Amino acid sequence: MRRIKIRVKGMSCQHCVRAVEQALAALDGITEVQVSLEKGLVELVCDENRCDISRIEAAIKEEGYEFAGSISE
Ligand SMILES: [Cu+2]
Repeated sequence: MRRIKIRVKGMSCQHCVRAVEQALAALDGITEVQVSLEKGLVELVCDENRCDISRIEAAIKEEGYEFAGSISE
């Protein structure tokens, strides 16, 4: 499993947090999603073989938020 942190801009309330959480949790291979509104940070755990950053980025943009980079651990 791989842990990834993603900076997301544009989230302003718990509604945004839920929208991002649900969009990412629905992606194939992602097993855990945690969103920090205060930090503008999404932490997720995914299967390394099915983890695709471009898909994650697209899902965040589709919800109307800005993907501002990822930090892979
Ligand atoms: Cu909101």
